[in-house]
Amino acid sequence: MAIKALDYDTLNENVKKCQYAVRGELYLRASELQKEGKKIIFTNVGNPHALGQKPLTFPRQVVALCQAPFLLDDPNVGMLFPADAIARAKHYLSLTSGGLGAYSDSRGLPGVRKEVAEFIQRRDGYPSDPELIFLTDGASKGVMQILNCVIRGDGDGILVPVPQYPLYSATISLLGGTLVPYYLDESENWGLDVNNLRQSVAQARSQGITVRAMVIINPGNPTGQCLSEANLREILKYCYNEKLVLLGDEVYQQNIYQDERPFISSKKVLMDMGSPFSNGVQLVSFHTVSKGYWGECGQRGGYFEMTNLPPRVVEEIYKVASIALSPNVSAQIFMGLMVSPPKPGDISYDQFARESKGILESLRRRARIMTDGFNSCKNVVCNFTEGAMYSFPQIRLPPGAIQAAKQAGKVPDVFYCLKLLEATGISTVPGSGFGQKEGVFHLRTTILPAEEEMPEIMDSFKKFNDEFMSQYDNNVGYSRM
Ligand code: DCS
Repeated sequence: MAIKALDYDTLNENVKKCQYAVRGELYLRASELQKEGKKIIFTNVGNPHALGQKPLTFPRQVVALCQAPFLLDDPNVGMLFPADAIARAKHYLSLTSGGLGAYSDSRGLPGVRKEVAEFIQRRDGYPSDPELIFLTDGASKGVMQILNCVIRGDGDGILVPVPQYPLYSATISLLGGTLVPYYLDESENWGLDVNNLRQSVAQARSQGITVRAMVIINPGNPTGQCLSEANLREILKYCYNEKLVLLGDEVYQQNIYQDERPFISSKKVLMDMGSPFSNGVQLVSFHTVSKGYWGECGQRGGYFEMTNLPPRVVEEIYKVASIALSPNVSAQIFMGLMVSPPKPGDISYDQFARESKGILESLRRRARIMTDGFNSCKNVVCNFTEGAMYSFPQIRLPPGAIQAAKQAGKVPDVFYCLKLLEATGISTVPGSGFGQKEGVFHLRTTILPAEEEMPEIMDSFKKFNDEFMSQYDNNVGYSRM
């Protein structure tokens, strides 16, 4: 047969190398089982609305009016929409040049970027410049844009936490860079030890890699930890000394389930540190409308803010963003609404506050139910989900299970997750998809199933795990901690 221009053999090798476990083997098998009629609980993706979370009313009202501006001319509009939603819709439409059907500037609407800058300023207590904020189609696109600017070839290394969210590993592969892992310490609640970083960098450098950037995910995915201020300072100092751009993935900043370590942004810590750090460390921070109590994943709205990047670099990033013309305009409006929600005294404030508080409080309870549920299972240990949307229990597998996985040609945690899926319909992601220490096994589940379904899900997990452990346990010990 004639070789086609685009055969598997001639496909870009970086595309073939790239792995993205969140929609990998487990997800594909779950989709198959669903087609066969099995009830599947999709806990593989942090996609709150897919698991029943209702959209917040106010932003949907505003965007509905922006999408259908003729409703604004209808004499009955005031019977269906509150006056503040009508006013906000008019405000956002006035920021566009032709409504939601028109491209915006490739960096996003200037008026929305200004609202983002005001939000950052209120949050951190330091000025933020709208010219250094770009709106994106979800945080993912922003991360890709920035990594694309950093990575020049396989000699460039990016420090990435392990475990990590595979957007990073996949994008680095796709762009032909080198991932330099640094390990988070599970026994220290997934804390980040700077000595560990030093070792990773030294090792990469000894192999001729130029380490150029460092990624932090705060709060962590899949690990759920919130970084302390002291830890962030150490990281920023390290980036300063080693001349690394810090990529601060802060998409879960609203998802905090404890009071000891509230979210604190890398930008604030950096500014608090003063000169030479505050004007020396290069930082790009990312945010999204997909997470928090918004969970508007399908809208694809995000932004990044650049700190200490030279104007010529910002210009080049703008040029490259222009190739895609414009981020989604309706998503930009969601972002504008997220950073400037109804205020006390506004007509829609009470409802907005009730809805958002309800979601966050329920997530906080669900984080607790899941952690406690996992910790009550044989051979399962799980750090508390301090933030984000996931639980990442370690499963201590008996050698019998590791042997059986080998015979089945599967990685042991993939084997366990497949068995779990077949037995219970719970669709998770094996820890190997995020990276983990050699010989240690995990799974990731979201904490997003409906609260009332949680006890049943945890019971069904426990029953499966008990059966699995007794089937494979040959009483000769377990995989290590
Ligand atoms: N950064 C982190 C740490 C994420 O977890 C995600 C999404 C993103 C960025 C990208 O989000 P958006 O592009 O939607 O803004 N998390 C995925 C996950 O682990 N499950 O669901 C999606």
